[in-house]
Amino acid sequence: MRILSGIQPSGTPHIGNYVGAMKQWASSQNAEAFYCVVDLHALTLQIDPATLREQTIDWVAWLLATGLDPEVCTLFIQSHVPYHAQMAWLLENVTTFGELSRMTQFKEKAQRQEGYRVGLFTYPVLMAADILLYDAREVPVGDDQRQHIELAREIAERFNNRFGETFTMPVGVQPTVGARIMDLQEPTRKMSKSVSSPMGSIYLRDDPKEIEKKIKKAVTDTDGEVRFDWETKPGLSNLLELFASLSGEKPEAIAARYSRYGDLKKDLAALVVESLVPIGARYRALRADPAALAAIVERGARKAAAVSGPVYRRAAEAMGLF
Ligand code: ATP
Ligand code: LTN
Repeated sequence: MRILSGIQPSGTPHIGNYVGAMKQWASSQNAEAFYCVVDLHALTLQIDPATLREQTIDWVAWLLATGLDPEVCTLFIQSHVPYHAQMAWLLENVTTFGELSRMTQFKEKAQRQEGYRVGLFTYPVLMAADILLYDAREVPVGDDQRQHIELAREIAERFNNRFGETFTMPVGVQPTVGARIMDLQEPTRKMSKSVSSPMGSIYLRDDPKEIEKKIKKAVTDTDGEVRFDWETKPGLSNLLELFASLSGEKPEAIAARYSRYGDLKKDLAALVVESLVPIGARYRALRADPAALAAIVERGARKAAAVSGPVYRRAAEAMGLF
């Protein structure tokens, strides 16, 4: 199954990124899976150059630490394959201003950036280019990316209708649990790396003490009943959802085992620590050998270009480029 997904090298990975995306990537990897660190997308955040450079390779290490095997799948850095930016330009000419104006992520992020730049607006077109360049059938992402995937499908369909059958129709796939982990302090807002909330986010680099403290202080409610119910108990349901995404059980089944919030929190903290400690150890070992990381992404870029180059040429020819 041809798969493509991407992740922005902004901030440091949190447990929402892990259960919503990274863990899925690792479990669905195969010879036809392409995963990229989307550094071109990160430029829309007005990130400082040294930070971007550092975080890009850091995310490569985290992705390997959470289970990607470069002998199985292809892991690369988006800007190393020139077809992404080239394809985005072609697709900008089949996307309307109105469509991009309706994107929720754009509207939210534009509010937070003063004098936001055009890249933030056309970001979803670059994402469509990433997906369509690989003839991807499946795109594993968290819940917040659904609207962008829908747009990629619209663009593919319009292009195919106008210029002839060129692109494969992708579908977004979300994990059954863990597609939207909320902030521990503000459980009605998703855990996010672009909003600073150190006590509300569990980072993959947190040590066991920090993890225990954050889960212990996570906001719940005062009715004292352990029940999975997002409407009335968002804080507790978020903890149950996180538990379920790591243990493989159903949140309701976990709720049925507990009568006290404190016991649930204690066991959840132990489970998170147990899941993250080996990842942290692998990350540190990988990060200690930058030359090996560079070699992995260099080979990844070659494999990625061999697949995306012909698709780019197919699209360019269909549009009439000589
Ligand atoms: P930002 O807040 O800057 O948008 P982010 O934390 O949402 O950052 P992204 O780089 O946008 O991170 O997302 C990387 C992947 O992680 C995407 O597939 C996204 O859907 C998923 N993801 C992000 N946040 C969560 C979350 N809270 N729960 C589950 N999945 C998430
Ligand atoms: N917009 C995505 C990151 C992303 C992506 C992609 C995901 C860029 N290109 C292609 C899937 C497929 C996000 O998570 N913020």
